[in-house]
Amino acid sequence: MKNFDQYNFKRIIIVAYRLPFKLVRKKDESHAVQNSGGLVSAILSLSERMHSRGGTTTEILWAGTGEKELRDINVRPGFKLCPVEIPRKINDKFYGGFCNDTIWPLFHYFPSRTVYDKSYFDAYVAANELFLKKLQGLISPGDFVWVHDYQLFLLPGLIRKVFPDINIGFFLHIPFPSFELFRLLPRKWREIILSGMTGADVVGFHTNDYNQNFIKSVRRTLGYKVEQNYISVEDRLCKADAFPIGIDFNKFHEACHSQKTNIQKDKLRKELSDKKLIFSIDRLDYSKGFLQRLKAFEYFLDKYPVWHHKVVFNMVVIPSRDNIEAYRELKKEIEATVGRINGKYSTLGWRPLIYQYKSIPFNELVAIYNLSDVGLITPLRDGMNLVSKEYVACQTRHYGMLVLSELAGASVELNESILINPTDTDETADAINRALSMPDEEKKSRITKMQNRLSRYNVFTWTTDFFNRVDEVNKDQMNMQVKFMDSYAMNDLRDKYKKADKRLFFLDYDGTLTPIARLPEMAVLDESTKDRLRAIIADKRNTVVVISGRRKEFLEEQFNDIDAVLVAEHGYLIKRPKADWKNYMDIDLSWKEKIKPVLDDYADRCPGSMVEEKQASVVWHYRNAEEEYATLRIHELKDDLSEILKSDPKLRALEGKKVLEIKSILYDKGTVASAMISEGSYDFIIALGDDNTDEDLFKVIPDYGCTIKVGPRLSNARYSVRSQSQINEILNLFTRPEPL
Ligand code: GDG
Repeated sequence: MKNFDQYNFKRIIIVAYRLPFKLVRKKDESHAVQNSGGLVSAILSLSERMHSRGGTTTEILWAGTGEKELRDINVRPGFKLCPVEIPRKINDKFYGGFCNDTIWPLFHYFPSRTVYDKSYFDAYVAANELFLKKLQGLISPGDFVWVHDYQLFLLPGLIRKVFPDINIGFFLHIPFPSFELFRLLPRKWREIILSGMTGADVVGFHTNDYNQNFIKSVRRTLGYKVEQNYISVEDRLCKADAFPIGIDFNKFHEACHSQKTNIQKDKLRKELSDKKLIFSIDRLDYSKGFLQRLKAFEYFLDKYPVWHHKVVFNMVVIPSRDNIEAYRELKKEIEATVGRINGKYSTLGWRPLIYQYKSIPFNELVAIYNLSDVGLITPLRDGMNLVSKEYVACQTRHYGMLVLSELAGASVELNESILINPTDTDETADAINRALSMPDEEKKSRITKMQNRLSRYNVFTWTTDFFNRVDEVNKDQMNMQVKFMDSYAMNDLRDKYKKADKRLFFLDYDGTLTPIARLPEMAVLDESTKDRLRAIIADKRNTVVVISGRRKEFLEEQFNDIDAVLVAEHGYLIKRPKADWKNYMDIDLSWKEKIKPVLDDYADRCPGSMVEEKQASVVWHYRNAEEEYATLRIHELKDDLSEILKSDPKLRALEGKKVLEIKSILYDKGTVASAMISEGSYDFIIALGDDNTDEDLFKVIPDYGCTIKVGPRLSNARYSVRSQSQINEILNLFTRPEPL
């Protein structure tokens, strides 16, 4: 793994909704004060380390909304702020509207709170375009642009259009919901959002579940092919992956015994006397599960009276959006519930709940983390939740225990905590009791395991991991880059052909030897192509294999007067000149009975599409169906089939041009071609093809061979030609081998 200072990025440009500093004016002077939040500390720490160690990346720029004057304030060496201005009218509908009332509730699984308003979406597009406008004046070749969070879904795609070669990353800090929720958004919005996100080279999420949800949404909405988290976006690759954000572990761990923290701890100890402390801190938001948490605490007091007078729950709520009615209501409800519980259980000497509605300074926060016996972190949904990680990092000498919601992203890594479902009052109450009663040895052992993980995968590893992935995608992208056949490559190919004694040709049929036709039976070989093939075959040193997904009867009819080897049904059937058809292998085909009714069902629902049953496969053709309707259906069908295919690992859904074919994985164009290659000592091999099924073929051609794909798509082929008609120019090289 590379260190962050070994990258080839000239500068790192962070783009997030907010700048990491705000301007505080005192009398005539103004100065910048750092905002709190995970990303802010991650990037500032990165900048500190970059500056102290030196390295190839010289500068970090951060673009986001904030006061204009911040541009001129030098907050740190090598760190620059670039304020983006969004007029109030747009911002209200963009941030207050689409971000907070559409995306936030929907992505946190609150569909009933989600507002669908076209003017919000229009403002969202406008705001993303304003960010682009700002960046156009900033980005230069060699920069790495890292876009953050749900406010800027469209930005990677917008940047990609203007700067096709720039490295772009995107990271989502909140959950990505299941497709069933995501599809509640109007289809146009979904398409625009996902096209924006896939404009990045790497798209990151906190957990693998969010990542899989995203991939499914991309498949179903945009229909892009995805293999091993690689999304093929026209002529580019986009990698989606999980990068659980970490914390600056040492900063929190070491702060537990700083002088400032010790002062706070002494104060707290006095206030607590011998009582145990339960603690929570969250921003005021309905996703945090305050009311469920309070209900569980009340039930805990009911169920476990032995804890009366011995425990105090300090619930800190950070002020947020309380100018909005729904948030004001939530705050009122929290306060009423706190009052009711305190009213029910308090005595002269004991109040079970201490509620605070305010932010607290860092050292006070660390002191409370450090001294509390239970960290009670129970959101109904949370992308990650850094507080739970910070709580674990701050357990030293005196060990507390974390009770954590399984619906927070952090639960994936913190599985030695006590995991609960926040809607389960009984389970949460029992968990509080269990955490309070847990023997020290057990707490220590659980905490140590979590601390080891958090200190290893910290916020620096997180950024490094992300940058490494961008590097990897760059390399893969280079390998798959589209290289068009030029006159140099043509001459080289002909030279190799002339020098060779034993030559093997693999030629795909539809889309390669003939153009794609509206009806399959209309795709017949023209006479000039037939003549070219005959001329090549006439040379005894040449073997021509026509390798196709077609049925054997069709190929036999087309090639009845040409002595080519014919391979039908992607390799299942083979016919050598003047011999009979043979099965490449015997396979059990009983699965066809299971798959065919599914495809029939889709053919019934999608007018113009049809099902073809071949000897060893079943195919859904949708070339003649209405384009938009068929595109929707094909994503759905692939999804339905993926469930069936999971139960039969020997089956595969192969996507061709406007066809989806279900066949066995035991053979494909590649396995058959590689068997043929090993039959003779060929010194010239060429493979020509045009669609996905030919990728299997391209992969098995040895390095000394040549592979050419029709169409400018990412491919395993070494070269591409722009259209099918150019295939004739290639074949001419072998029929008239004089210099170009
Ligand atoms: C998004 C996602 C994801 C909070 N109050 C005080 C204070 N804080 C600090 C905490 C912690 C951070 O703010 C809050 O952590 P979150 O995890 O909730 O982060 P957000 O940025 O709000 O939320 C979330 C996160 O992004 C990172 O990807 O985990 O799921 O919603 O660091 O310590 N710090 C101090 N006083 C406070 O009163 N000193």
